[in-house]
Formats: sequence, C-alpha cells, structure tokens
Amino acid sequence: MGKTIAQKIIAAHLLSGRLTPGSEVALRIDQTLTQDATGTMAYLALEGMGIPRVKTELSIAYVDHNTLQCGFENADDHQYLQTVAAKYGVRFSRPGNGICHQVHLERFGKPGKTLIGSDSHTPTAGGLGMLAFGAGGMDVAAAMGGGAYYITMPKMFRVNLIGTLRPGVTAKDISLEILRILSVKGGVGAIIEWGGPGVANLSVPERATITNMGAELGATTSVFPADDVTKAFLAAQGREEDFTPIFADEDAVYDRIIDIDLGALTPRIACPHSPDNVKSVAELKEIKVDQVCIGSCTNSSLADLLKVAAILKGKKIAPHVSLSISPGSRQVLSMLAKCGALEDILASGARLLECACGPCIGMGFSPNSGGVSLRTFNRNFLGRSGTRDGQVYLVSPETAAASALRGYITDPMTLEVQPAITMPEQFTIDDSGVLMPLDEEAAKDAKVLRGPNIKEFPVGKAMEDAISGAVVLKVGDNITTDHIMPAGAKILPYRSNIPFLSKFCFEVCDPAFPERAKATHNGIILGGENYGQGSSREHAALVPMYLGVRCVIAKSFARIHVANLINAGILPLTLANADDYDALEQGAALALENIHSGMENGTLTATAGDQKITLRCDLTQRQRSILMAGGLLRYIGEGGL
Ligand code: MIC
Ligand code: SF4
Repeated sequence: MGKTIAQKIIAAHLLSGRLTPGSEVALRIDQTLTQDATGTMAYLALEGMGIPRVKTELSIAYVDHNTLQCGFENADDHQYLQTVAAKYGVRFSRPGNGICHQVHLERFGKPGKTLIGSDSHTPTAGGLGMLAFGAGGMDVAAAMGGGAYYITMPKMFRVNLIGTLRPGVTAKDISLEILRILSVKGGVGAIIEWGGPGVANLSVPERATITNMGAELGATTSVFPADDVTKAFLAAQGREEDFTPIFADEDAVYDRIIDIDLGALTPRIACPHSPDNVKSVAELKEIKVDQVCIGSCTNSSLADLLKVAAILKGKKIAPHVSLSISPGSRQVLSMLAKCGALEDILASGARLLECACGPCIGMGFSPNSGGVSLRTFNRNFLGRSGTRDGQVYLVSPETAAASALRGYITDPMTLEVQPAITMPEQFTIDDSGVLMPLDEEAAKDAKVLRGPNIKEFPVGKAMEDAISGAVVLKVGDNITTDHIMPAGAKILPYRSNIPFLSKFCFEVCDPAFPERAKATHNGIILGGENYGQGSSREHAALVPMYLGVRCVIAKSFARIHVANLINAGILPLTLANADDYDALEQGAALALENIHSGMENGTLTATAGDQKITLRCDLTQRQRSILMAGGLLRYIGEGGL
C-alpha cells in the first residue's frame, strides 16, 4: 500500500510505535523553534533538564510576540532568551527580524524534515513539505535535549485542489473555505494533506497561508508536497541545496477526501468570534469598517504585501478607517522598501508597524469600542484583540485592502483593476538578524542573564489515588487557550511570571475565577467539546495548576492542550456520557477514587452527591508515568527523557 507524505516523513523519523491511527508514535525531531512568549518557559525547562547543549540539527529562538517593551519585563525576557540561546547552542532571531513562522519558511524550513515549535502555527512550514507540529514549551525543551516528540498517530485527510483561483480570490479564501467545511474541530486527530492539480498554481507562501490555518481546524498538522514550485522558492532564497522532492504515492490511502473547485470559490470572511463562522464577503458588503490590520504569520509575505500595495497605489484609505501593515519579516520589509511598494502603502494613509505579531496577539492596535476590525490574521476569538466588544473579521489581504479604501467590507473581485505583481527572481538575503550561538568551549563559562521578571518554573504534585475536590468552573464548548490564559499588551510581558499571570486566568469567562480557585482545595474544571483549542501556550495549563486545579473534565480536548495538561500534572478526563455535563453544576463537590487503577484501565468513576459519573482516561503508558510523577519536569528529573 502506498504512503501519504506524512506517513513517509513519520516513517523516516520513527523511534517507536506503529503507523496505525490511534497508537502512540515517538518521532525524532530535526529542528525546533520557540518564540519569546512561550520560549522563556521552554528554556527554563531546558535548563532544569541539565542538558548542556541542544542535540537537534537546528534550534532557533525567535523574538516576535512581546516587542512593545513598556517596562523592563520584555527587555529582561529578550536578554534571557539571547543569553540562554547562545549558551545552549540555539540561534537567536532578534526582535524586528520577523515573525517566527515567516522567517522559518524563508530561511530554515526543509522539505522532508520534522520541526516542533512552541507555537500552534508551527505547521506553517508544511507549506514547504516539512512535517511541523505546534507543541507546549516543555515538549520543545525535551526535543532540544534529544528526546522524542510523542503524538497519537493521526488519520489522514486529503484535500484535492482542482482548477485555478479567479482574480481576487486567494489562498486565504481556501483556508476559510476548509474551515467552513470542517469547523474548528473538524481536523482534530488528523493530518491534512493538500494535493491535486490546483497545487501547482500555488506559491510556497500561499501554501503556507493554508497550512498555517490548519491550526484553526484543530489538525495535528497540514502538509503540501515539495515540488518544482518549492524548489524554485528555495532557490530564490539561495537555499536550493535544502530541496528534496516529496510526494504522496499514487495509491496512498486517505480516511477522508475533500475536493475544492478553486474556479468556483469566491472571497470568504470569518465573522466574530470564531474562524469557522465563515460567510462570503459579498454577503456583508454593507458593514462599515473602523479598522483594518494586514500582517501576521498567515498573510505577511512579500507577495501578499505587494498585492496590497498595488491595490492601495495612488489611492487614499477612507477617512474613518485606521489601517496597519506589519510585514512578516525584515526581508519582506526591505524588499518592499527597495521596489517602492512601501511608498505606495504609506501614501495611502496606512500605519507601518514592526515586523512582529503585533495586533494579532493584542499587542497594540486594539479596535475602538464595538469597532469592526478586518484582519488578515488567523484567530478572531472573543477579546483577543484587546477590545472585549470588538467585532473582528478574518479576511484575505486583497479583501482587507479593498475594504480599507471604501470603508465598507468590499469584495476584491469587484475592483476595477486586479493587482498584478511581479515577484523578484531572488529574495534579498541578510541573515544578520539571526545570531549564531557560542561554540561549546566559550559556552561553558557564559552567563545566562535572568532579570527579576523571570520567576521559577512551577512544578506539579505527584498524582494521588484519591482527590476530593469541587467544580471550580463550568464552561461551554470550544473554550480557547485565549479564554483560559489571555494574552495582550497588559499581560503578555508576564509570561515568565506565573504568580502574576494567575490573576488573569479565565478573565474573559469569569474574573472571580482565580480567587475562587485558590480558595478551593483541589479545583476541577468542567469543559465542553474541544476544550483548549487554539494556542499552544502551556501557561493555560501551568497557571490553573498553580491555582490548585488538579483535573479537567471535558466532552473532548484539543490536541496540544491535553498534552500540556499532562505535562503540568493535571489529569484530563473525558465524560463517557455527555449528558452528565448538564447534571454537573459549578460548585458541586466531586470525589475521584482509585485514580491509579483508573488510569491503568481507562475508566474512572467520580462521585457527586449520590450521582456516579463515568469518566474515560485515555492515556499512554508514558503519559501515566508523567502524571504519576507530577508533570513532565519531575518525570524527566526521574530519568524519563
Ligand atoms: C497565538 O497565536 O495565540 C500565539 C500567541 O502565537 C500562541 C502562542 C502563545 O500563546 O504564546 C500560539 O499560537 O501558540
Ligand atoms: Fe504571532 Fe499571531 Fe501568528 Fe500567533 S497567530 S504566531 S500571535 S502572528
């Protein structure tokens, strides 16, 4: 039987396990990336593991999230990251060099290799034919230390692209269309492979827009073949030697096949407050727009911004619109400047922001009260923009630029002239924004600088056999890690300071949660479907653990978050009978007994008054050992790497 692209890469990196869906596989990891908002915890964990140098082919620490520096906090974190990276053999991408996923695509990703990153959009590199996963910081630290990365062998989905996109329709619209079809949980437990004749018409950055938003589907990862288009992209980046072709076999078997006719697609828009709340742009053309933001790891490539510049050229944005542009990397920004496109952007009235995540993670540019914000980003979760009642819509760069001009949501297919761009044959290459680590000798005496913002890494408790606790919070379906542990300019500088962060846990759902959790002995959270979707931030597990949460019971979990809960020593349990969700109320006392044997045989019973609730406990042997030890750090401390 033939193999899919993912099966080929997994087979070539398999350390243990079988390629049967549902079984645990251990993978050898070639490359790792971290970003600053999750990186500090990842390197604190690496230091805690006592490994002197990273063992991967390439590890890199990007600084792209926390770049506002409103006090000493971010600057301290950057200094810590730079010095810890230099000592441990990790490259350091300086603030301003660009968004991790865009820079990684341009300068480091390689077809056929494996990558894990402490950011949920790491699958962006799948646009190059790389198998790339988002993971918690502790898992990335373990991989840097030479440990395997463990995943549940996913099912294989295939999306066939047929035909060619019409002018005004883009790769972003393909991403939104697949979200409309599958929903934010439709990719859970699956790898999504993109194929079909339409793939040849998509550039690598366009493919990366699609693999990037596979994270919003809940997919384990997404991947494209590595073909002549990939080869040409790598050659234009001066990296032709990094190319290896990779394709699925003709007779590869998929669990599900979806066809998308590109020629029939029209511009799409995700409405508040979920990336799968997708409509066609034409339907919403009467909506007035207050703000437009162009950038993020989804849509900030040179081609994206050249198209935006071509639409804006010689025109002015509507007076009531505020437009921001954040180029994805310094390479993109300098090339825009050289060819004059930057001037066209600025002359239109746009505001230029740093080459960083910026508004995407609420670091500035929050919309006005109740304001309508059109963003080329990947997430529009409630409150993520920094304005709780902000109405955030997700669109393509073309829709964003056309709407900024008219001041109303505008279908770019209606533009009088479609933007025509010419891509340069060679990208401008300047890797001076990436600092090389110290050599092994010099590293021995090098000091790691740790400012007062960097607090200790919290560690969990060994799992007891019985827990008597209470439902300290009950929440609904699709709770994101942005609900659990919000980000944004006010809080993001404290990602290395769990005690401070804990004051904001679940702020969007219930501001009284932190105090209540602290006052409750053994807190238990009750969630609905797809609990913990979105970001890979392990803070969404470490902070509840710090507040005394011992267990999360949900109808189902998102992949990265459940791994983070286990790594933090929090027991994840699923309701065997979804109706029990309705019967259990916030505040209910809940007792779990015979936890150890329940973890072994997969079923546990909880008692709430005279009610018995059956819970599933689907854990691998390794996960059981991590929980028994009290989390991944304790497990590794006991020799478990
Ligand atoms: C995000 O897009 O939510 C983030 C910020 O990049 C996160 C990581 C984080 O919370 O630091 C992610 O996607 O994993
Ligand atoms: Fe940064 Fe936004 Fe991408 Fe997350 S989704 S890495 S915050 S640009």
